Amino acid sequence: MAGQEEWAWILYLWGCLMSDAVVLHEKLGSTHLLTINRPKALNALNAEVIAALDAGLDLVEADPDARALILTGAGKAFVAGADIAQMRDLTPDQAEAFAAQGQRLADRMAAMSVATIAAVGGFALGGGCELAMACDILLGGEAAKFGQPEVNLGVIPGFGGTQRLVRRVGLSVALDLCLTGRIIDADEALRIGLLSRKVSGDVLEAARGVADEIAVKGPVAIRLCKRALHENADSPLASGLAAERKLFAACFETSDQKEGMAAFLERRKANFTGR
Ligand code: DAK
Repeated sequence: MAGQEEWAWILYLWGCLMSDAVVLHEKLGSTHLLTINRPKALNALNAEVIAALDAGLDLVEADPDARALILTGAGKAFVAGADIAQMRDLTPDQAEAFAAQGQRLADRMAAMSVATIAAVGGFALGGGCELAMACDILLGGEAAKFGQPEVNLGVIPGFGGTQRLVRRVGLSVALDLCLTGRIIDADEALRIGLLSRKVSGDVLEAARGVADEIAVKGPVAIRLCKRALHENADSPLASGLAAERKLFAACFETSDQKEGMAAFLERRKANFTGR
């Protein structure tokens, strides 16, 4: 017999199948879930999907209680890339505008103050891989597949793929993946450092588990930790350390720091307020 939580998931998945919306939004406690919902086109990203994802991010940013965002795809794919049918006839100017729209979305994802988790259950190709890489934590299920196959189409990655991939896996592997366009499985993605974790069961359940884990931490610490990492990953060590010092010091202006340390010393759970 399915439990209450399992029923909620069954109903949610049923809703995905029945809904016309290209991006579904749901709030699960303090976690927001955005599901890209074009399963017949393997959730390919067209302008409508990108605009709907943008609107989804607005909802998360407007919610003071939000602690995490999970991004996933309905059906067998996460996202099989930018929509090739829509891209085919773009002029160079339109292509630049489309790339700017996609890069802006990926940048926005990366700059969210809450933790972002990509739950990848199937294909994450091209723009899909780029979107997943814009998340903080990348979870892949057994059937997850990753790649930057744009060269097969006579183009290069345009939503930040060349830049985010090289930062995640290094130049040698990034060049291999971008120049061959080959598709790799979850094991290889884990080995090269593209995946944060490989998940053997339901990837969405695992993502919820990670979101719940993060939700009880100090929200200010999560936000500042993200800034320390994202904003300084490419900095020389000395300036990165200087930035880390400033952000560390900023924690001591917050009640979360006082609460977290008091709770430890009083042997109780911290009750963070995000201030
Ligand atoms: N766009 C549009 N439709 C897609 C699609 C895509 N990316 N991927 C799959 N589909 C559609 C298929 O056309 C098919 O539709 P119907 O024929 O049923 O109507 C349906 O989804 C199911 O796909 P398949 O029948 O092909 O399914 P299979 O399981 O056999 O194969 C596959 C799955 C993922 C291996 C295959 O579909 C595939 O190779 N898809 C394309 C993957 C790909 O090349 N992705 C990268 C797209 S390029 C830029 C901006 C952005 C970008 C680049 C430049 N600038 C403006 C500078 C980004 C580019 C990309 O992401």
